[in-house]
Amino acid sequence: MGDTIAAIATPPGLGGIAVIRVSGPEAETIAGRIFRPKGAISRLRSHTLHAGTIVSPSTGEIVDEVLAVIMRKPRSYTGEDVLEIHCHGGYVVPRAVLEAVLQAGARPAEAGEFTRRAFLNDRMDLSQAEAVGELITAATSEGARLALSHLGGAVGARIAAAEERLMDLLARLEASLDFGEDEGIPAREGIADRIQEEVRLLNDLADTYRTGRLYRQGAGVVIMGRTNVGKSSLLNRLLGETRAIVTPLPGTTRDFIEEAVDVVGLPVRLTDTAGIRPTDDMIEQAGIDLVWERVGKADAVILLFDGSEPITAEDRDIAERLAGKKVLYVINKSDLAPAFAEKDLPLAHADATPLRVSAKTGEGMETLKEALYRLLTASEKGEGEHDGCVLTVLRHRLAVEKAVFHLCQASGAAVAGAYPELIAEDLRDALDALGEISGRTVNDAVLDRIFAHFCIGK
Ligand SMILES: Nc1nc2c(ncn2[C@@H]2O[C@H](COP(=O)(O)OP(=O)(O)OP(=O)(O)O)[C@@H](O)[C@H]2O)c(=O)[nH]1
Ligand SMILES: [Mg+2]
Repeated sequence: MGDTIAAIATPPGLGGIAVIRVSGPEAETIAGRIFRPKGAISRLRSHTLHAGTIVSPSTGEIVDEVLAVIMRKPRSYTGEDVLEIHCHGGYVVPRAVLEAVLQAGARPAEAGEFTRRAFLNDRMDLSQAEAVGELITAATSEGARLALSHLGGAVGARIAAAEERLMDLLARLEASLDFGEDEGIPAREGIADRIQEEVRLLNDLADTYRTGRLYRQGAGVVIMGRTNVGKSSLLNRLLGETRAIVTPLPGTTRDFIEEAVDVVGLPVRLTDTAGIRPTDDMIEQAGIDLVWERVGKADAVILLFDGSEPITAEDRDIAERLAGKKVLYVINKSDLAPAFAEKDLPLAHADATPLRVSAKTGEGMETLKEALYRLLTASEKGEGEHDGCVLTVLRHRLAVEKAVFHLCQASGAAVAGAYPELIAEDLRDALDALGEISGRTVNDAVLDRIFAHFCIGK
């Protein structure tokens, strides 16, 4: 640190404006060398925009007419003096302005270096710095919403609360050390319970990663069922276009057809598959074998039935083989007279509620999407809802799991009546693991890895 860095913070290409960002002790001096506002640079009010021109320090030529803002430390993104120049966009001008800034004394910033400085200057903790990267790369509105809550410190606050409670426990243990074994024993009572409670909370938090991953990376959902129930029709209907071939002949679909659909803000990769039936056709059989392989990897399955025909042995077989999966039971062709009641469906999950839809008329599609969303986001334990704090970064989940590991050791030691020193040691290890999330206990190599994924100018 200590030097002044600069980068174009906006994406390359045509655009109305581009922003050049400069941060470091020389920011204001650099402004003095290249920016010509109405008054003197030193008199410019911090955090306000000023019109002026940028001149090249080498040629003295005007490079662009701009708006510029100086944000004096510490109330800036990086915590340092920051200069931001809003110049015209395009391929030429932003580079020319950056060139002027570099000639005036800055060096090109590395990927994520502004945010790294913000972290090192305590403007944000590491989980918030990572949230900046998440927000930029979010692919769905839900992903962006989560990133924004992380940027606001949702994960940091949850971890800080756990750290505080553990610190308190640690202090008690250490006090018991000072007073000797005898007085220490009452302090140790209930310690295992309190550690176990912490383990439960942290395990719940680690579990939210599954949901978080869905928001970040999307979910894979397979539409399956026997032939002719309307799987391809359903895919087309959910897509809003004719993507898969539909015919009255059973065995129409042979290969997979995968398309992306937005399900209440979740990005879902929806796969239409070959209908399951006994067949002598080699190609069809190969398609059917692949269905099961695909089902194994899917986050959920839409099991489709034809509501206009009686349930068959195939329907039952398929349902039975899906026992371990998340299944949405859907009865298609609701526009025709029903041939069976919901209660007659073979459900591998007793508490599931089948839906009736019509791929032909579009009836029930919104309900289907909402049910699919609930199914995908419900956690394994079935609570379905999380209180807004969802882990989306794998590094955070691993750190939480590491803390849980050390806490389990601590509680085991407490139960076994171990010396308080030993329990305290495990608690400290757990605290160090949690500290990796806020960045309290990470080294430069870890920071390098995290910020390498950022773009230059962030
Ligand atoms: N009345 C009615 N007919 C439907 C509906 N959905 C599909 N069909 C008809 O059912 C037949 C089979 O539809 P597909 O979508 O090809 O069925 P599939 O499950 O993909 O069939 P395979 O690929 O052969 O396994 C076609 O004639 C569709 O027009 C519906 O909701 N109502
Ligand atoms: Mg089909």
